[in-house]
Amino acid sequence: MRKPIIAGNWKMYKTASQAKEFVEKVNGLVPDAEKLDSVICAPALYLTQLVDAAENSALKIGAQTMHDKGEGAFTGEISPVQLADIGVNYVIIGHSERRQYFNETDETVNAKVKSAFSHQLTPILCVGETDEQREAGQMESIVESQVEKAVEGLTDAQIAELVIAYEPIWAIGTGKTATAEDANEACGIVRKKIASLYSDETAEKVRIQYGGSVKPANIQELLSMEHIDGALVGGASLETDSFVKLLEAGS
Ligand code: G2H
Repeated sequence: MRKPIIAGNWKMYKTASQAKEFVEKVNGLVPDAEKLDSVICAPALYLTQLVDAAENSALKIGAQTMHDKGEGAFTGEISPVQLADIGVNYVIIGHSERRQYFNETDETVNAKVKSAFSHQLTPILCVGETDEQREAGQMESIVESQVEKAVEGLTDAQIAELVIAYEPIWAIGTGKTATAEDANEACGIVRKKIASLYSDETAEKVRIQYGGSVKPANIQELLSMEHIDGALVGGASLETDSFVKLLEAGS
């Protein structure tokens, strides 16, 4: 049985006081960590403060990106060593907004995923197709290719720890959600690809989230699907009430 994982992705929202207030409010409402992994991926600026605020809670804190190198002359970047040092547990890698606006490629995504594991951070690897690619019947080949390139060089043990988020780009922040069947089909394609690259046993362990306009009204149906083990949630993770409802649905 795979343990579900619900992760909020705050993107570039909230002030420091709003972020702290949010975590203090949800701390006591987070389900038992044996039932569900609950994560907030916050702006880097607030990570130290939020790790401290969530210290006695089951809530884990994640970053939204990182550099692949441990240190160096990379102005403005944040390293995996720095994230691990302050107690961050997760890091989103290759979100479509990073690929689209910050030139992240399958190669940089692969370097970052490997680096995250080397520094005891759990990567949440994002993959997903555009509207045009889906219309052109390329969803399967695009998703398979992104997965294959991103996991190159990972061990079976690392794959078993990996979290993959399937986020169709056309469903991100648009209010359009893939149907639960479409989302499950794509997550199944991800699992099959992992099975072909590793083994059925390893593929059964990897946790696959769906992301793209997930909200309290649609999460139950998504989570009831065979290959969907959780959700990566943007907009609906910004309010405490809706985030707590999402966690309740996952536990
Ligand atoms: C997709 C998702 C979070 P939203 O980017 O990663 O955002 O739930 O707002 O579509």
